[in-house]
Amino acid sequence: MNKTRNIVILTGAGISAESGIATFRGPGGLWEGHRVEDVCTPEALAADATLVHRFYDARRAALDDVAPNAAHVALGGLDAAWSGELLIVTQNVDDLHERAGARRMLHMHGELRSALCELCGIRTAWAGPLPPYTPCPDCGENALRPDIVFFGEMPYQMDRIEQALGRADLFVSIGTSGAVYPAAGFVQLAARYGARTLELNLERSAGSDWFDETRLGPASVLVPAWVE
Ligand code: BV8
Repeated sequence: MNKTRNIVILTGAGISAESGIATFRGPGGLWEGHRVEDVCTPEALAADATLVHRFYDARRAALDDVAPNAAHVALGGLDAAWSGELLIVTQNVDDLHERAGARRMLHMHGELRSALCELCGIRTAWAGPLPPYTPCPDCGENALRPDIVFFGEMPYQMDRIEQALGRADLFVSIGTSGAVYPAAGFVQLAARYGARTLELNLERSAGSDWFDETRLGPASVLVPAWVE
């Protein structure tokens, strides 16, 4: 990474797979027979709030049983050591990047350990179950929902992401299938701004053709090797 100064790293479910968190589109990517696309929508929440809240309660509870793997730890170390600009943009809603020491990061699709008030928009740190119609600690309305960006909803901090991509001279994508936009389009944006693009993934993704280089293998092996 000799001339590299500014790095943007996009991570997806594949970086957490070796920590024991199921990916979406791999084997076991279902939850109680539901595809994420079916429970991760405003319509699903309106139709069956109990199902959707239960889906996220189960995934929030599972965080207590998993730990960051070598890939998360390597990125946490890079964040601490890198003197240039660095932004880790994760599509994941788990807290494994934080627990591995990452600081310069954001969750573009929300976080399990957070609740969102549908009415006042306040985001509140949340542990434990979140039943439907829980009162918002700020406005008092019974309108708390999982703080998750559903399909059809605008991801968080898109301006900050686009500015970082505009300044990046290296874009690295780790453990994502390139199935979901706008995240899947970041490689093209980065390339258009002149960044070099690198993909670290278990298998070729929908976006592999857009990368200057694709390395195939498990994140716990590829990421530490790349960071060194
Ligand atoms: C938006 C929530 C616009 C959290 C997620 C029609 C109607 C409405 C919208 C659309 C539409 N058509 C297209 C769209 C856009 C839509 C979209 O892209 N749909 C897809 C299905 C076609 N996108 C949206 O709706 C987004 N919003 O467009 O808003 C807008 C504009 C203005 C105003 C308002 C709105 C919002 C998308 C966010 C949805 N929320 N998650 C949660 O429940 O977790 S998406 C969900 O899937 C994840 O968050 C993640 O982002 C996404 C992709 O999953 P991956 O992370 O890539 O995981 P996956 O299992 O797919 O792949 C894992 C990869 O890892 C594989 O490649 C595998 O090989 C690899 N791997 C496995 N093991 C390892 C490994 N790699 C390394 N090591 C290993 N060990």
